[in-house]
Amino acid sequence: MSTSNLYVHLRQAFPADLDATAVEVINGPSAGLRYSWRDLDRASAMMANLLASLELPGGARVAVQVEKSVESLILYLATLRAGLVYLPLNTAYQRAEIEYFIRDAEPAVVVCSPQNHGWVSKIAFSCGTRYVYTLGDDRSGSLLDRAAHHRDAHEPVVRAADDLAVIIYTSGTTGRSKGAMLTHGNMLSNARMLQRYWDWKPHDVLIHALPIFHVHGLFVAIHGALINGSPMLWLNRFDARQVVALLPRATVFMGVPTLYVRMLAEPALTPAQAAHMRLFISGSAPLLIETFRDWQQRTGHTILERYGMSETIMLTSNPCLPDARHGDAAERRGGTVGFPLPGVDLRIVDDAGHPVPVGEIGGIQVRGPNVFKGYWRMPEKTAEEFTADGFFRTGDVGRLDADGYVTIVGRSKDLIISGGYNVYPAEIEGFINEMPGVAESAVVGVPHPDFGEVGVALVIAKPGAQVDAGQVIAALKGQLANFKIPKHCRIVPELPRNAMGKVQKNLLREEYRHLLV
Ligand code: MLC
Ligand code: AMP
Repeated sequence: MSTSNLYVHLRQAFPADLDATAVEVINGPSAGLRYSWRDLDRASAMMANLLASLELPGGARVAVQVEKSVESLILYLATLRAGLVYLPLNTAYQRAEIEYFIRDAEPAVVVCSPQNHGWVSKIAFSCGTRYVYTLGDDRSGSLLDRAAHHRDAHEPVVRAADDLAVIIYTSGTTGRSKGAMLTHGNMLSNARMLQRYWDWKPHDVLIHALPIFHVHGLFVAIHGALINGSPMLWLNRFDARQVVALLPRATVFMGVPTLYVRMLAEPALTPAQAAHMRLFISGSAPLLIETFRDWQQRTGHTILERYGMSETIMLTSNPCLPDARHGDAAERRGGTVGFPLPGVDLRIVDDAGHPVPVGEIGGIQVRGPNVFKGYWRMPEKTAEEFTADGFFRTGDVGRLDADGYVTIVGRSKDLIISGGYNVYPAEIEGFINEMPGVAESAVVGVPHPDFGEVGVALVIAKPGAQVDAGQVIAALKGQLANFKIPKHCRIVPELPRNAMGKVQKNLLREEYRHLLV
């Protein structure tokens, strides 16, 4: 029977020699281990059989907060095979954040790291989760123990293109985080299209150094390699020196701009070291033109920048090969995110929703087979974000030039992108405003040499109250994921406001733009 189960399509691309290496682990407790294609297939079959034995209803969620390891990749593949819905969670999330996601998503299965089992299982069971397993990055934990009792063959469950495969939570500009629901069809269409657009070759080897709980590391990188039958050099944790050392063994690298900035600081990065590489891809955050140029100078390679988001996977890309749709242009232009990808309709609109002339700035709207199904249990929010003719409002602001290149110039959503992670000021301000003695706060993004942009908190104390900036930061730690913690806090007498009384964050961003650079 025909199926859109993504695993089936990835599996079909595995090379004929199933004993060849699919993943070689570079760092972490399993450094030196090699996993063959057969290992991936068998181990994911065992885990899928374990999940099947739980007899969960269709659409049941499997929430996963574990350190990166090949076993966690196998768990993702197993969840696809079993036809269940994978819900990855950033390992930096703290208790309150995890509690929100579990309460909202009501997963049937939760997999956490062994050291978090105590508090995670308490939250999970109180939210109705039936099964909690553990998985360590050193191949420890109850998930593997249980899976070991199951058969290493498994027939993937038949899924339609429109069936849910993954929920990725994205923070909200106001209030609650939203779970973006992605289908097997969304992911398969995007993966196949990128395989062609980025001209994946039979002998490509990918350096995988990104976390695997977000779109970039999980979908763009892993799907990219697997759907091409390409092996991965696998780093549990990004290490600039190790990546530079691996370049002669690889052909493709994907990173957020911070990874490129850190690699540029490595003296070993030279044209000779990078000579074997075919493609360097950057995304998730704006790549500074200086980084783009420095990279060209240091390696002889032109970084290919692309743009996407959790709700849509990949949307635009600079060309890898000449692109016939744009007069065969093959130039990768720094400062732009390239052309709308084949199959993606992209338009730039004014506040009234009318397309703007070429070269003018407006909101970016998109439509295509890659665009998600909606926000989990938020039909009104979903309806708000789509236009009547089916375009999704990205919240990004940009322009399209006469040659067809898209440039992102800002965001209509109040969002900071720090080292490739999204930080929503409203969430941080909510925590700060609850602190004793605090009247009000504003968190804004300022340029940072390593993370590109980081949050700075401006806090007003209540009349007569003493608030200590260091204590504000200290109090946030432990409550929020570490990448969300502002890197600097200042107590200020007032905040600039417009006639409506709204804090003018643009003025604050201007005032503090040189604070950390
Ligand atoms: C870590 N810290 C960060 C941070 N990462 N602070 C701000 N922003 C970040 N991204 C904190 C640490 O907790 C620590 O705080 C201090 O900063 C220094 O940490 P570090 O050791 O230097 O960080 P490191 O562990 O090396 O992590 C940096 C990183 C990581 C760049 C490797 O952030 C990373 O992997 N980023 C990639 C994110 C990603 O994959 N995004 C894709 C989203 S998908 P303290 O207080 O403990 O000292 C998407 C769609 C698309 O956006 O288009 O792709
Ligand atoms: P996320 O919600 O984590 O998937 O983040 C998606 C957001 O990251 C987009 O809406 C953009 O604002 C931003 N983004 C992704 N790629 C780029 C890029 N190449 N340049 C600028 N911003 C980007």
